[in-house]
Amino acid sequence: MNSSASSVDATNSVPSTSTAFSTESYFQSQKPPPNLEDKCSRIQAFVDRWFNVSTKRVVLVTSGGTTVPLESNTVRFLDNFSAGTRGATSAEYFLSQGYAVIFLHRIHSLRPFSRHYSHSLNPFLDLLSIVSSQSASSDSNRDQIIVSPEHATRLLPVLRAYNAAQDAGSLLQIDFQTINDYLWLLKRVSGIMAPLGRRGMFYLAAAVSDFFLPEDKMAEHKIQSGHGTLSLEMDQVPKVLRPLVQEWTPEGYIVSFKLETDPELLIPKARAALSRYGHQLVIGNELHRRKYEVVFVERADYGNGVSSASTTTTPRKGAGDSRLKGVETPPVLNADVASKQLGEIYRETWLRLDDLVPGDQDGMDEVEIEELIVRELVARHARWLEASKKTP
Ligand code: 9Z3
Repeated sequence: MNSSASSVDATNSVPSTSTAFSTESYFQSQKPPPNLEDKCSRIQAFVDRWFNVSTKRVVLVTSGGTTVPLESNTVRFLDNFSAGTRGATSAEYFLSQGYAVIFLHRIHSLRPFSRHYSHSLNPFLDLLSIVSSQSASSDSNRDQIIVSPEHATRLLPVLRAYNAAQDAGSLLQIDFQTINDYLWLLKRVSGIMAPLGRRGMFYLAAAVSDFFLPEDKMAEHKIQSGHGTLSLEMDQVPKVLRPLVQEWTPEGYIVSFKLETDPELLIPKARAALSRYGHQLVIGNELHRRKYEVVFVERADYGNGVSSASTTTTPRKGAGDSRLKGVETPPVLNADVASKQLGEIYRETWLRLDDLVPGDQDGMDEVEIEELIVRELVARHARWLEASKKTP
């Protein structure tokens, strides 16, 4: 959901009378981005390579916000808040779990590994020191740059993991900017990944605009001021989750995110999305709590990766994080509720960092909620694969 887009729509435009785009009419009428084929060749080569390694699972991680241009020669566009933290962080954990990762991200948003040294939070120049040569004959060209020892300890595991991903060729990074780039890429990537069958996972964490300006309604040149207020009438972006699930990649394990600012809406909207699109899992998050808690909403039946044993698990606060406890423990289930809506049984599982380490704020710094999310997903994906072996 692009909150900027919807607020512009609500305050500046007359109610929309235009017919909604179907997915089909969208792709018939909106041109593909110019570099789409190059990107798709790189994705195809990456998927072909890992297709041949039969035990390898491949995940598409989408990350960051989509822009909505207001002009073809774009000076202005609508954007949203997403920095790409969820996607970049999750990609690292998927790599550490042995996945090959296609990281489809908003250009200039956070990326796996380099996110630890973002220019605003932790500029890399601050990590470095100059060591001057002691020799009398030395000149400034002999000076060396080193990572200051106090930073090296934190950098080392990041650099090791980054090098490992580079050497293995297990991370492919592809960028997008506009909502149109994103939709075309999502369609094509999911088609390219379809032959992977159940080995493919889709982790749709990008903050996708709900509204856009179609090409035929967009100004060609910079919109001029001097005519008073600006009114925008935007069309609704088609819901591509349905064709993604039903046509583009019917066997993939598909995880979408639902973002709300009203906590009351989170679970009903997540359930409605599951019911409407028929995919495996919706992860609900509230804007301000998203780094500390999320809720997994899924159908409590066999075959979608939910284990029968865990559907009756009672809440166990504080259990679960092996890094904190130093032992392998079962997943964190802070609240676990089976409920009924629209004739289907749903199951909600909350993952919460602050319940995980009560009162231990120092410890919380070290734990990222994405580690817990990814651990849960890897287990569900494994069960999803197993289920296909039992029911041919
Ligand atoms: C999410 O909900 C992500 O978790 C966040 C991550 C965008 C909140 P950050 O990048 O934030 O770490 O700062 N992504 C999905 C948002 C979205 O567009 N969902 C649509 C909706 O809510 C459904 S596909 O309707």
